[in-house]
Amino acid sequence: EDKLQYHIECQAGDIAPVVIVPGDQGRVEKIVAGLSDARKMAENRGLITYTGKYKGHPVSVTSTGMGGPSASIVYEELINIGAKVLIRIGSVAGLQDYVNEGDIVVPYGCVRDDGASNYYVPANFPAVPSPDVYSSLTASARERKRKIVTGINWTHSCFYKRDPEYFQSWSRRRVVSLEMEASALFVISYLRNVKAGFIGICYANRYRQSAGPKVDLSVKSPKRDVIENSVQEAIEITLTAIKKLYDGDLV
Ligand code: R1X
Repeated sequence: EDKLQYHIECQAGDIAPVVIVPGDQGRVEKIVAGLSDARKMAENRGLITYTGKYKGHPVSVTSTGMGGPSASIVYEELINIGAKVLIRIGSVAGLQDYVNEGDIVVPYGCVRDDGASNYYVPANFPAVPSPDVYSSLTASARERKRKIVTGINWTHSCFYKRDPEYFQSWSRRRVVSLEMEASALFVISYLRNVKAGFIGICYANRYRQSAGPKVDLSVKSPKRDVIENSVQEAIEITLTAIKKLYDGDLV
């Protein structure tokens, strides 16, 4: 299937084999700033695609929007037109006391509450990244001496659920973070035989926010600078990881 895709409005030839897939449209240009010869290929319904190069290797960036249902559309359409490696750079909230604003999280598995992957596979099917992408991300973080958090991430679907137990139950099971798109990415990529990985930047600590009886989810962290620095570092780690994948013939 190489025809013009319904939502992303790209076709075969428009994208690189490696595509970075942030949820946030505002993050697209920050990633594109790290590429050379970048060209905007399409924009439709907040799904923005650029293609360029990193150290000579072709790389694209496409925003997915929030949540498994929107993101799954983008993952499928990118794979339809030739994506072989998808890497999500996204925001997460910490679920352990030690996962704080600005921390970088690279999960090796997800709890599957993304709202889309259950239409593909039964509940006992796992959501895991490709070992090649996971190792490239962790190796490039290690090279920069950047400490990362790793473990199981919870991909959920209801941002404004305020029940403290909603968060605490997964904290007790040692889940490190939560967000809304990664498990759909892992399941769809596995089923379609492409590689996937996820690098997250922590913007809040839901473990502490949900420790009392009232959960306020609308508090923005005052540590914007720390978070922004980590976003930049996560982008650099991802681009280095992509070079490693190309150099190792793993794309
Ligand atoms: O994955 C989560 C979602 O896309 C992270 O940030 C958004 C919710 O605020």
